[in-house]
Amino acid sequence: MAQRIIFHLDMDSFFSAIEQREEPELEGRPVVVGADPRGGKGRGVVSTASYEAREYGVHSAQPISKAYRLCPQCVFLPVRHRLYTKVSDRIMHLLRKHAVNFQQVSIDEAYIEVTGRVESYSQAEGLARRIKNEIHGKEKLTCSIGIAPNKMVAKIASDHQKPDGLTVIRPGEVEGFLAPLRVGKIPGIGPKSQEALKAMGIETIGRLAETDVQRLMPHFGRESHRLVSAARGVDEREVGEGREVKSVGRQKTFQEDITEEENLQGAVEKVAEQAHRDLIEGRLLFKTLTLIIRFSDFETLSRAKSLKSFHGDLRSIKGVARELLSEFQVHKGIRLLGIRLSNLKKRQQVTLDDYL
Ligand code: TTP
Ligand code: MG
Repeated sequence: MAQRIIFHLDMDSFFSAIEQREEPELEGRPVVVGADPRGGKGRGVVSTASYEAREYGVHSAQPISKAYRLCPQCVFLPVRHRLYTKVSDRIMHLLRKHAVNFQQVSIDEAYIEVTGRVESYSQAEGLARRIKNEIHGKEKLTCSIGIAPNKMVAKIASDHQKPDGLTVIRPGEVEGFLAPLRVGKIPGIGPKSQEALKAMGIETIGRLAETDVQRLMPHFGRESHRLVSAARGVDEREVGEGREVKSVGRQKTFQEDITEEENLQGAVEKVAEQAHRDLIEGRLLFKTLTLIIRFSDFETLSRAKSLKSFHGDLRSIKGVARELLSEFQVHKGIRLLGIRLSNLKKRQQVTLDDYL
């Protein structure tokens, strides 16, 4: 079989880069997009930080109060989801034109397969440069692209020289590229798996590649085969839109813990409305709803329910969320409430009904 040529493209500090572009005064300054820091008392999290802000140790998912402590002189901005979705839609539209197969993975990330469209990795590199220029010309934003014979290596490569990177890994270079990298670079190997592998003396992908699958079995079970073949640079997954659109949804950290039942109901309604907006903007339908609750002592619980068919209307989201909420024993203050919609499917058309 002919070698595939796959791009993974990921926009650089996407939300904050858009904010910097919209307000040229912010260019070159440390920008944090996320919850209101409230002079260090804010309780939400950082969505993303510009590379200038990252120098201070600020990063995605960090408590906004910590970000404020690390960098009080940063410019803190609220999340403007609608704006970012519009920009994302335009970029995805532009990428699609170059693809034989295309797969959007998140708001700022996509796989573009160009096998057959270009004849060599050198030509692919030229195409990637043109795509970068086109995005920069039209949107004044930079991205990083990885080119490789499969999705996993392309994704690791796009992250390799961020921001504004272009990393080309030809078929013969895959194992050499991966070998010195930490095992955590393989998607799916999180902190716990890294610890377990470290205990076996395996810290690099190269070591994992030469490990006997049987040695991993006691800890990783059937996953062991996938781990070793991933480390050897094997990934047969196709590029295509299908089940990989993961989930949408929102969570809200409250300024003060919620203790009253009435306020809790109100909060569920609000978060449901935001999650619904994400669904509409992504032109999606959902089957599974997960309700997440974090108590004042950070104990976090979640409950999920799957519907028999796909839904896209606000009424269903609110109904399922209320039903799941009633299953929780609420005996202490609530700090955070989240709704995730998963098991998604693209919808053909948004009807008036969906807005209700
Ligand atoms: P990422 O691509 O993970 O991050 P990024 O584009 O900000 O930075 P990088 O240059 O490292 O790619 O995520 C894309 C956007 O998704 C990001 O701009 C904001 C949003 N996001 C969150 O809201 N919360 C999160 O925890 C993460 C990781 C991302
Ligand atoms: Mg990104």
